[in-house]
Amino acid sequence: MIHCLFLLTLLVIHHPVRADDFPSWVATFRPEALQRGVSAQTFDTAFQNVVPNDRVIELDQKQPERAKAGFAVYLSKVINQARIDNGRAALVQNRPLLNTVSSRYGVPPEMIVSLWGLETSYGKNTGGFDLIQALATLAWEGRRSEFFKTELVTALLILQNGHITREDFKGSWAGAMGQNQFMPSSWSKYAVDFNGDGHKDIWKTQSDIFASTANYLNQNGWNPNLKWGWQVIPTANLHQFAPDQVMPYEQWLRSGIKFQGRPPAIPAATPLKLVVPDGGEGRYYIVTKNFDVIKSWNRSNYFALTVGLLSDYVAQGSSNAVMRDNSADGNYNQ
Ligand SMILES: [Ca+2]
Repeated sequence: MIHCLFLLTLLVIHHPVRADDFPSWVATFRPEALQRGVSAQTFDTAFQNVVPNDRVIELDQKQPERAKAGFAVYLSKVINQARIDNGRAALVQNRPLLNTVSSRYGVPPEMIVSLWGLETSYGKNTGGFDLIQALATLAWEGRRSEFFKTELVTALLILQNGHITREDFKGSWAGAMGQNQFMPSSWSKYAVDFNGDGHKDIWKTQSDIFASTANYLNQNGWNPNLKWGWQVIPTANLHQFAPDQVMPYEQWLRSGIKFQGRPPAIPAATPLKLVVPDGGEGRYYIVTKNFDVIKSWNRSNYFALTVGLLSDYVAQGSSNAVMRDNSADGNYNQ
């Protein structure tokens, strides 16, 4: 009996919300959504047959563990030879469109392709979760409820304005949508109807997908005259600098910094930051302000470095730093 009570307590602790609370939560949420511009018809159609998704809750409660293994291991898992080869093929196949988008937004084609490759394996893996169900589950579950309620309202408005059909409205368990995995709020701010058909379609329209990614980076301050950064050789004098140290390029050169290749041809006064992903063990990078633009997409240093490196591999046709026997096949955020 005591044992049973103990188990019961555990169950209560681990499942603070029960599935039968969901309909009453939807009833409470409905007037809030309507007040924020969602029509009754949109709401009721969108919520037909929607029940909480246990898998979404399970994934939300899982703690990320990727930081433990170190950057080199992380990188080898996220970028494999297939991802590089597919990126190069994507760059070639979409060259005219990428050039048009690139000249319009001042973001290089390989950067657009790199984000595409890391987010969804070049559009192949966009996430099969019903978006309304995923967002409603997260908003109902309670942890970060306000955040997901706002995303859910925006998602309902996307539906209401006909950018996507209810049936095709799918994404990741966490509500990231389409081939560049925008949250609904990012879609609102940055999605572009590049082909002019009236829909900002980041699910299936290639020009909208590329332009939306480029617009995101452009709006967050991408400098078209700079790369994202460079790997540098960990010489002894580099150890005197703290991670995230910022100095003008000329000062880094005076400090004896050694680039892996030829030193970049950029203005001497360009501010550059030292990034040390594993706190002094392993690799060192010198990055420009564009690195922080990539971090506006995702705050992780690991992510931003990986985006930069994949863009280099895709553009240069050189992938010596990557092992050929990796078996990475997942997206960055899965
Ligand atoms: Ca369009």
